[in-house]
Amino acid sequence: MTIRRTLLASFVATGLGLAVATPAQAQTTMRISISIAQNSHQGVAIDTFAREVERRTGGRYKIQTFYSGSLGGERESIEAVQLGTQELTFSSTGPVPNFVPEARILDIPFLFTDKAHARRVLDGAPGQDMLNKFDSKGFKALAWGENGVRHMTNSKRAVNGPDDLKGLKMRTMENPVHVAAYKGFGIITTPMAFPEVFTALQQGTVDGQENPLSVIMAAKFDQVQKHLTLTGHVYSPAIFLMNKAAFDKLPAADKTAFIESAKEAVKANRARVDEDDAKGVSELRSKGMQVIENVDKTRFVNALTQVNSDFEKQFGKANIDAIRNFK
Ligand code: EAX
Repeated sequence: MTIRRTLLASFVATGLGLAVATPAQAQTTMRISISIAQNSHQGVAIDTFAREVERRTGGRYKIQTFYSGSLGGERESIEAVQLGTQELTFSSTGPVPNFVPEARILDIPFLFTDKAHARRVLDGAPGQDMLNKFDSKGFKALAWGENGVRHMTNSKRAVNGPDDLKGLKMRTMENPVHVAAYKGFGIITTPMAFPEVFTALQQGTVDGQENPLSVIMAAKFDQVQKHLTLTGHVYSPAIFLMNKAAFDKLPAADKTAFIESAKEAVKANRARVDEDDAKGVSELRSKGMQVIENVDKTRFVNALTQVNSDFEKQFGKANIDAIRNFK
């Protein structure tokens, strides 16, 4: 009797197991978000990722894409991924230091010579080591992507040198490294989530903001900002983040598919940043912005001498130099 019951129970369990296993052919739906518009370097990133995951897994995973902060700003999205209420997000490193403090070092102004240098570091050992630091915080960091090289805009005055930044009230990302550096320029810093920035600029709550050309165009900041200076003061990485438990649950082959899809997406993402950088100035000029293209970079760098020596103490000069000199 007991044996029969056990058999029956295991038969039923197996039957149920099969019933569950068969529709496992069906789709698992996951969500990924960005805080800016679909027509952007970030939109290209998550659209490519979604397409690649579906293709590489024979459609067993459906990645739903959300744009323009419709699931929240970047900090909220990263939080949701950490909690597992959302599986994936693609974000700038703006709010990342609040979750993974080690990543702060990548947000230091004038750290990278150019995009090529930044890409080498992120694709090389320093970047790959940094991806692993996300594990213990509840994330699987699939790959570094790119937000771009950031430039200053405002509605008050042409910025020719660092002195012109003094006293400007500017929205910054919710990033402690940026805030410290911009204070070094004499900027009055107002950290704010990205979805609120357009209105804040429009209503004059802040005078300006700083972002890559890709973001300035995607967000149509030309409608609310008159002056743009190509300060190139900081490189802004982006990152594909996935909830760690959701990633760990994937069969090995699917894990590879997700990582390879992210890498493919980064190629498209970077190519779009290059396109945007190539056409950005003329496009923004044609929309009425006054653009200062050539500034004396060393003056901006020198304005941050004190801030930089603070960063060297905080992060270790050797660690910063390792990135600066990475070939
Ligand atoms: O990720 O918050 C920012 O300024 C970011 O650069 C923007 O949301 C794109």
